[in-house]
Amino acid sequence: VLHSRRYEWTFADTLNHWPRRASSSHKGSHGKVGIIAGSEMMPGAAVLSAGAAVKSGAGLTTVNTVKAAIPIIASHVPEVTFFNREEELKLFYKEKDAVAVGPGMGVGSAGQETVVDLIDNFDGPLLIDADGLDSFQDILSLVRTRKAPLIITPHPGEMAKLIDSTPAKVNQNRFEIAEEYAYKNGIYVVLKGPCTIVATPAGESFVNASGNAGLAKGGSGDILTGMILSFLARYGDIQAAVSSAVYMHGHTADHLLEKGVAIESMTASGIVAHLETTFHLN
Ligand code: NPW
Ligand code: AMP
Ligand code: MG
Repeated sequence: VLHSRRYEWTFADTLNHWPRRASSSHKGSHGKVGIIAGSEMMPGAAVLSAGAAVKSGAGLTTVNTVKAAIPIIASHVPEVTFFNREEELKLFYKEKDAVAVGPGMGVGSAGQETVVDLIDNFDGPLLIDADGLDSFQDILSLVRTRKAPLIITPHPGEMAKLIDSTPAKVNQNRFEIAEEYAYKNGIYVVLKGPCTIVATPAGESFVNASGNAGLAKGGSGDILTGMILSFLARYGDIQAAVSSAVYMHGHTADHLLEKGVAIESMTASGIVAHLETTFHLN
């Protein structure tokens, strides 16, 4: 039986692990990240996740997407470079410090093959979110032979599909479900929702108390993915990277609320823009 150790990950913890940007650094010092996101009908998810990665400090961000989405994404996030989704995937992930897959990617066999290739062959931290988690239960056995860290970021609906349950049941038992899935499979599980839980393969879990219902809106998860990705490339400690990104995601929403942004009017792109204020930590 798993006897998990549970902690809260606080502002002080985030501050203690905050990366310093050395004055002598260059873009290569801050991580090269890759995001497989967006599709013809969901270019916004790529705009949001890539924008969040850029604004969270990543040195170089490349977006792997469909050709039709490239001009749209480029017009919103001019800092990123692109990779045509039709090209050979290996050319995309080689030399990346961290890769995320899923936001607005679309579901189907091509996406599934992409996820399988990354699990098997990408040797850095890999984050799987949203459409990348579609049918993840079918390929779960591949995870066992993977050596590099794997992080998944399901919302309760996605978690329910992974364990053949319902969102309501997941929410009744959040700690146990996240902890057991993480421990059994040797991965990091970020079970989202109010009080997001980060469960580690070692049987620890870290709960987050920042954030508010302004985040209960499309796009919030997509920006979290970009933030975690950026931190994964910049921190040595996976759990600290993930928990700090989760904390800052909610903290930035809280800060906007305090500043007078109405909870109904809060947007994911507004949170990305506001990272420039809340990231003033050193
Ligand atoms: P219900 O029925 O709504 O109550 P999906 P998705 C449930 C992209 N996006 N607690 C939910 O329940 C994403 O990146 C693109 C409990 C339903 O059953 C993905 O690629 C955007 N239940 C894609 O859209 C902006 C919860 O889960 C199911 C829950 C689909 O992602 C939006 C829904 O899950 C979006 O991010 C909770 N907290 N949360 C863009 N601008 O391009 C969810 N559920 O079908 O995976 O839908 O999360 O919207
Ligand atoms: P997704 O469903 O993938 O868009 O992710 C939603 C994001 O917003 C996750 O990071 C959730 O933890 C966060 N979120 C959603 N609703 C709330 C809420 N009521 N309070 C705090 N955080 C929330
Ligand atoms: Mg999502």
